[in-house]
Amino acid sequence: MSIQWFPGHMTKAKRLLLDQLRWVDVVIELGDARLPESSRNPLLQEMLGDKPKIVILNKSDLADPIQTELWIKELRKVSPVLAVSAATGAGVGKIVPTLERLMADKIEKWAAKGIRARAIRVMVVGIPNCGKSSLVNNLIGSAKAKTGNKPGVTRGNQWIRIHDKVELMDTPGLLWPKFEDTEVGIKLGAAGAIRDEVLNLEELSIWLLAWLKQSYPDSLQRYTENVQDLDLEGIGRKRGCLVKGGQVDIFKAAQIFIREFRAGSLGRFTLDRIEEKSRKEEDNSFESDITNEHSGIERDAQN
Ligand SMILES: Nc1nc2c(ncn2[C@@H]2O[C@H](COP(=O)(O)OP(=O)(O)OP(=O)(O)O)[C@@H](O)[C@H]2O)c(=O)[nH]1
Ligand SMILES: [Mg+2]
Repeated sequence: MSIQWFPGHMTKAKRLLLDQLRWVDVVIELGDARLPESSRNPLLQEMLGDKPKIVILNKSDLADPIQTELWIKELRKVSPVLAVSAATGAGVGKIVPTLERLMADKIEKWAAKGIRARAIRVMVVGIPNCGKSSLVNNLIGSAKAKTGNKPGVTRGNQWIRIHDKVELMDTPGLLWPKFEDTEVGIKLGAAGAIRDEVLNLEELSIWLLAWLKQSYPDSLQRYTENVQDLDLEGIGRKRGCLVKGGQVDIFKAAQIFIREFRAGSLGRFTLDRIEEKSRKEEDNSFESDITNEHSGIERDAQN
């Protein structure tokens, strides 16, 4: 799977993001609810240090609601979490109250120091296509007026008051995805976080069909109208993606299938399964057991 982020791009994005982060009190880490893990980059946490954040899982209208609930419970162990849909507006109303709760202590401290209470400054950060602009627009939608440029903020950015105690940076922060392994790359491609030009849509479709068969067999059966083992060729034939000689245009079939998957026409799916997270963690602890044992052996050998 090709990666479209080159080291130069990453360095530039990181520098810009660090500059933006200097001016905010709290960060909204925006992820894709279909990929609560793969759509987030742990580097952000490193860059944030102690700065508070809330995790927002966007596009929850496209994700499996049961998985979303389970992920919220899991992620809540670390920071406040909300599931929203910037497209429908669902859950967006909870964002400001959550920010206020998270920042209550800081506001109290400001007041105790006699600092005139200023608004909490917030920005949205996330990987490409996770819905940053949609969420910012949604939050600004009801805002009365821009508060104008303020010194120190990256040129071109503005603070917009979205509530009497909260100001939002109008330009979201862009972070690149963490390409942990091939599977993460495929999942990001399926969700639309990687440009189609660098994706192999046929390979992606084949992976997705197999994944659906395993994870959501009922939805796949409905989509393929109960035709057993329907493949890209079958989908193409059904959709009339034919070239001269009656052959199926596989590329076209893959394009249609991926587009429908992303739009939610097949159903609501979560590509990062919470069960797999637990399993991975178990694997990791097993690995670290082995490592400990090894170091024990080495220590013994040295003694
Ligand atoms: N179904 C659904 N689609 C959404 C939602 N939020 C955003 N989208 C769609 O996702 C696509 C990307 O949204 P943007 O807001 O442009 O995402 P972005 O993070 O600003 O993308 P970049 O600026 O390219 O990094 C658009 O087609 C949106 O309409 C959502 O909650 N649900
Ligand atoms: Mg955008």
